[in-house]
Amino acid sequence: QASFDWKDPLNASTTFTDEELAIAETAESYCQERLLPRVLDAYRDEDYDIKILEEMGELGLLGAAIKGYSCAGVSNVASGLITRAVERVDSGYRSGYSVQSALAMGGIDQFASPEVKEKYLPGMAKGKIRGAFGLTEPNHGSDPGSMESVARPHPRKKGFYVLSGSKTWITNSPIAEVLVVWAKLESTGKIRGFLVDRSMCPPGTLETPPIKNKNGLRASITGMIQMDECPVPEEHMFPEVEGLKGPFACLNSARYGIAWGTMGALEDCIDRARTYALERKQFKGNPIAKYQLVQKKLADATTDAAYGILAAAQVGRLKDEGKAFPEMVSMIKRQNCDRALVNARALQEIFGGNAVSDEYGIGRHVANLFVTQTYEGQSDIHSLILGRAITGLQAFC
Ligand code: TGC
Ligand code: FAD
Repeated sequence: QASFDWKDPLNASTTFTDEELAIAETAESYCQERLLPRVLDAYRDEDYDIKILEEMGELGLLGAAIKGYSCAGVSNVASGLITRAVERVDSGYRSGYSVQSALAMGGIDQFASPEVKEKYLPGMAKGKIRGAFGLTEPNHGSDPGSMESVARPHPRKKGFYVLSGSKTWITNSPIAEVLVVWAKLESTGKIRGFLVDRSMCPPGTLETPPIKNKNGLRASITGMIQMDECPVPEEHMFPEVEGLKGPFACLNSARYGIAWGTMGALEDCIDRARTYALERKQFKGNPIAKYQLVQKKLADATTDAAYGILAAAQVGRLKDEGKAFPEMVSMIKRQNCDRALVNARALQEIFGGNAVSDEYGIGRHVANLFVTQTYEGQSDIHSLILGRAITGLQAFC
């Protein structure tokens, strides 16, 4: 790079390997050529095209950091670059992608038995089996440890459990064939993970109604998981892991992905705002990009995006070496989501009244970024995780 590049101000790309850059290019091309043309209608109609996961599967993008089971087995940095490419188009598309890859496939890869992995992961890697991840409940979001969903031995069928309870705000649940669900084993009161296979559930035992009329993330599909004595074979209970460390281990990967993804959304906001500011003229024919206050908004956002990418890449390298700690993930998830939202809101002002038109895309990113700051641990919750690590004192309750 011979001179300053506002699209990569700190030359982050020089820290990526050739393979990582090639993977990023494949993902960017797919996202710009195949996802971008769909997103405006998808967002307007609140319509998630279920073919998207299969298309991503054909390109080897799903569960890309998983080794084996027809997954690509790429580095965590490469997987972050894919996430950034997807969210550059829309956070909702990234949500569908992350839940499939990091939470559902990631959970199965980390905790299921070898037979269950063999049975489900290759189909999930191709996007032919769609997954969801159910942790949040109507009464327990930030505090999943208080969940009410329970699992008990099937009253009539040996070798099966039955699950009862409700999960809400679950990405992909209405379209998922497999659902990774966390519930308390009635006998011990301990949280366990279960792979619920929709095809094994008799009518009335599993319902996944969509949640409609969202004012953000409209290009993704969200729903509930309602279980009423829903049967699950014993071998579908994750054998080794018990307690909250199960779901949180999955969340470590998904939160890491969001830290990359939100930087993609912010970069798209910068690109759109810069283009608009150069074209829009006010006061004696000057482009508004000439005015200092507009330039400051672009400078702030570009700086935060550049810092955010380098921080995510550093945590990715540490993950690849097995040296990343959950608090590092909390730090980049919180910081990148917060800075993406604050900057996107400031950049939205550059569009004046046109910001209100969905054709300009900026309002969609702002509404989406509010959600990214809320799910997978709302930012204040990550402040408390960091505060606990810094002081040794627990502030949650
Ligand atoms: P706490 O005492 O902190 O921990 C309980 C046990 O879990 C272990 N643990 C972790 N293990 C691995 N990775 C982590 N990040 C971990 N964090 C905690 C911990 O060591 C302990 O293990 P053990 O062996 O001692 O039992 O639990 P707490 O109940 O005090 O937790 C508090 C808090 C606030 C940190 C936690 O509950 C929290 O993070 N809340 C946020 C909830 C959340 O993130 N929900 C996400 C739902 S999924 C989602 O939003 C998907 S959206 C996806 C999309 O569409 O893109
Ligand atoms: P609450 O826990 O009620 O929190 C409300 C507010 O209170 C927040 O600002 C929070 O920070 C604050 N607060 C709570 N406790 C404290 C405290 N001790 N100290 C200070 N402040 C506190 N979940 C899944 O399991 N799977 C999914 O796929 C999934 N997808 C989602 C998709 C969408 C579109 C949305 C909106 C949510 C999704 N979620 C999913 C749920 C998400 O993880 C929760 O919304 C999130 O964890 C927050 O929980 P809550 O909404 O119950 O808020």
